[in-house]
Amino acid sequence: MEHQTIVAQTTPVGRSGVACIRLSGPKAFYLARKISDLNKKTPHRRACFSTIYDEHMNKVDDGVFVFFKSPLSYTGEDVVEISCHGNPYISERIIQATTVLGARVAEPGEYTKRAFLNGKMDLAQAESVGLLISSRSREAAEHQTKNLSGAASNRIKKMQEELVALLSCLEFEFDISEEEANLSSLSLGLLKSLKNNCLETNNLIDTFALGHAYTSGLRVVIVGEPNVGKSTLMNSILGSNRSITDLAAGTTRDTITAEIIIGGLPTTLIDTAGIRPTKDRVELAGVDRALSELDRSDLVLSVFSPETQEIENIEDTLKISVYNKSDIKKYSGNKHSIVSVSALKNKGINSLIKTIEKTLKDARPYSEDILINTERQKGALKLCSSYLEKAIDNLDSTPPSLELVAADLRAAIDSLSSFLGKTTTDKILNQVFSTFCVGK
Ligand SMILES: Nc1nc2c(ncn2[C@@H]2O[C@H](COP(=O)(O)OP(=O)(O)OP(=O)(O)O)[C@@H](O)[C@H]2O)c(=O)[nH]1
Ligand SMILES: [Mg+2]
Repeated sequence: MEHQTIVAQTTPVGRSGVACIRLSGPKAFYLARKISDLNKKTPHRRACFSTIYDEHMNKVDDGVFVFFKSPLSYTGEDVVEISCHGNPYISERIIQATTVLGARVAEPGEYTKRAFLNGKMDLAQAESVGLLISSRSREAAEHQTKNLSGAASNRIKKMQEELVALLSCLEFEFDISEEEANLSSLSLGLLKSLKNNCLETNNLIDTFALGHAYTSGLRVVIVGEPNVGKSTLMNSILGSNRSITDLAAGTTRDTITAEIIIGGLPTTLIDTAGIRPTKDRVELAGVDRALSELDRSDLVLSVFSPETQEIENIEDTLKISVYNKSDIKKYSGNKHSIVSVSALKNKGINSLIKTIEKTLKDARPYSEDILINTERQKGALKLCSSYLEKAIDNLDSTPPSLELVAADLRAAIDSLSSFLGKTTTDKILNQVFSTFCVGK
């Protein structure tokens, strides 16, 4: 339990109708009373209007105070939330008054870290708080809300309960049963359950690819020879005039990026310089940038037009071949998987967007109703899966080494505990919460 009282603005810093400042810790009520007209009779969990003062009792603003008595608060500690007018000078004066009187400014993610340490949420839920706040699409936010309410954690807890039940059954049997018949029927049942749990763990690991795409976004890069209509295509997909287009080849030099949501996936669309051999230094730098974008992209739109070919050597990357300028001449080649568009006339663009969505999602298949979304969660599940595989091998050997199976099961259970943050080191905790911003 932390003994220091912390303070920070929980709403974005800037100008707004209302800003919220949160105090959390043993002195929260005392400090709130010191800078207001409120006294010990102030009811909890009710909005109370008061003048707000600085440390010298000069009026700063009028606002609303809500007192939350421990443990019924976000952090599990005594908390006061103060809503004032959304002006940085007002917030700063309130924060300063409380720090002069004994609070300290909260570190990034400290409220959520305290909520975790006080058992208000597990580590996977705490991670979802940060990811929910930074969600860049409705679907991404919905998915985090689901995990914040415990969807992923509950699945993990259920799996853990099953493994604990298997372990106790195993330990009970080899304590009391000497009969081989009993052990072999036990082994069969155990093997089936272990295989089911292993499959479920691997299915959950597979959901990481899509979960991670929702949280981190994807990069779709448009490449091709000069003048094939890459910038026109970029503008047409965005529905806005983001990139300069011109009939002269070599118009785009630098990479141009734009944010777009495709099928709920936050996507960065990147227009690049036309790729061709050139002696022009600036153009060459543009071509280099285009090539390095290719390397770090999740999907390439490889554009060509009636008078050009697709550029070669796009390997190891997901690719959609886009034939542009179909208004001038229909595609007459023999490749099947070509998407034909006219960027200038906005023809075929919706179907291209659908193909992009399908290609991105097909590359991230999953068969679960929840998605995991941090490397830490994936790592814990991978460890669990590897111990379950070891347990299956040890059970399958003749004669089965039941002591080893039990040890593997214990390790698998422990890795699920670390998913939930029950056995997590300070270093990992600090890593998780350092990605948050102050006030969360
Ligand atoms: N007819 C027709 N013209 C197009 C189409 N798309 C682009 N263009 C024209 O082709 C020319 C080149 O278009 P851009 O979008 O600048 O081509 P780019 O590939 O970005 O060219 P660079 O930046 O030089 O590599 C412009 O004159 C566009 O108007 C299309 O679908 N049909
Ligand atoms: Mg261009």
